Amino acid sequence: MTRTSDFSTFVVTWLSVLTAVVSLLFTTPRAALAAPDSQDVPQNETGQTLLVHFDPGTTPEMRDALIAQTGGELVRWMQPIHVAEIRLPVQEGVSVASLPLLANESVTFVEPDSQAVSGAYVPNDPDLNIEALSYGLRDVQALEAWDIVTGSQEIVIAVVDSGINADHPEFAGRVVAGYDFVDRDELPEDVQGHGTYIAGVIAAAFDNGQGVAGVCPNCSIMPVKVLDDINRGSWSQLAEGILFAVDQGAQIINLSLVTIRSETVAAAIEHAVQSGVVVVAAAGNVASDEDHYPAAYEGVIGVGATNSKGLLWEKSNFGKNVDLTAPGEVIYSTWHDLNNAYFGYTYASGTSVAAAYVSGVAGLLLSVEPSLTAEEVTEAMILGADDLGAEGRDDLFGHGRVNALGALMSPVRGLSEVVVVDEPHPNKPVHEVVMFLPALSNQ
Ligand SMILES: [Ca+2]
Ligand SMILES: [Ca+2]
Ligand SMILES: [Ca+2]
Repeated sequence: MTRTSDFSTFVVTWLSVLTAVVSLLFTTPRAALAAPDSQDVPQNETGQTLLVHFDPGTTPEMRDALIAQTGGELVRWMQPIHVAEIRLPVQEGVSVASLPLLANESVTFVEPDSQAVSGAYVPNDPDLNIEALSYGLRDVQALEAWDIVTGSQEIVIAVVDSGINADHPEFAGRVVAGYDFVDRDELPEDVQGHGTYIAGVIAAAFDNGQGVAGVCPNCSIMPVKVLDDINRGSWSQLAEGILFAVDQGAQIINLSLVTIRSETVAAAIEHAVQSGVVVVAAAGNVASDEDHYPAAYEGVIGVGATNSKGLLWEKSNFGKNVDLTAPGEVIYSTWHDLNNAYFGYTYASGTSVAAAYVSGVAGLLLSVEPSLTAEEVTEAMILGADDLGAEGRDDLFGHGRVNALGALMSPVRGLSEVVVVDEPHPNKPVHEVVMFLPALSNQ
């Protein structure tokens, strides 16, 4: 085991302890986190871990002797709380109640080291710990949101863009079949880079030991290539790309692109909206409040960009077509060229980036409650947004800066009741976790 993973284990262990307390602050009086279904000792391939509290008067020798009787070994000793983490060898059918340790008077409690309580999850992606490289994720409270949901691969977000480098390790196993409407083939490779970058903002992997993470790190990406090698596309390509995404079952379509009004594109957008797809579009990067499309089409969520100070990014479009804002200035994400200066990552700014944040939050919402309509997804993001600028909706920030945690906790059908995390990340709870989220009052 490396020092890094030792340290990670230590951090996670301690956070579990700390957040067992902290999480109570986020639950309603009627329920805290549900207890594990049984007190069976969780098994994994390396054995079973127990947390044993010893009376403060016990000596290390006494503890060692007791631990030796179990056939296990001491992993670490948490002196301030007198708790030993011990590891037992793999064996079937062990329950806490059956452990002889409990009978010893110097042992106050024994419990399996269940990960049923989780909180403030700390992924191991190194750049997530660097504030300048992850301020956007912090601004939208993605890290807190990941304690509730990290996304479902069933939720497919179409990135209608310049393609993707599907071999980028940040997308491993989560790129579904797309199409290349520029070259008319089934390989939407990314020569320009924009699409891979946007896909990373939406769904780069987390806890994979490298780079950053996307807002919905377990959502699937459908690369639909409509922009060529210099980031240019035609209306027909765009319209076909949108129709393809709808036909192939994408629940969300991200349009980090801008054009003038086209009836063909308008019809394709209307088809997507009528089909119940969440359509998100960049507001545009020319500091204008005039209509830019597709953001200005009815039913499309138009997104402006904020910076790390919570101000409107200087080139962000604004005005009535901005429904939400999201981080968009100097955001670090994946790059198609794995051999560039940052080995597959880069910085960029724009409302393209901001739109991707919103698509990622929409992905988290649908992962929790797939039956949400596009209107409900929009409503949740609006109600959960952080109001910036003038109070209430305004023409600079729209309804505010999207907030992943706020959206998940908004009083929208299926969200304010019970959130069941049924496909936990490997480092997330091993038992089904039921979280009761407080229902916020409508105001
Ligand atoms: Ca191709
Ligand atoms: Ca990563
Ligand atoms: Ca406002």
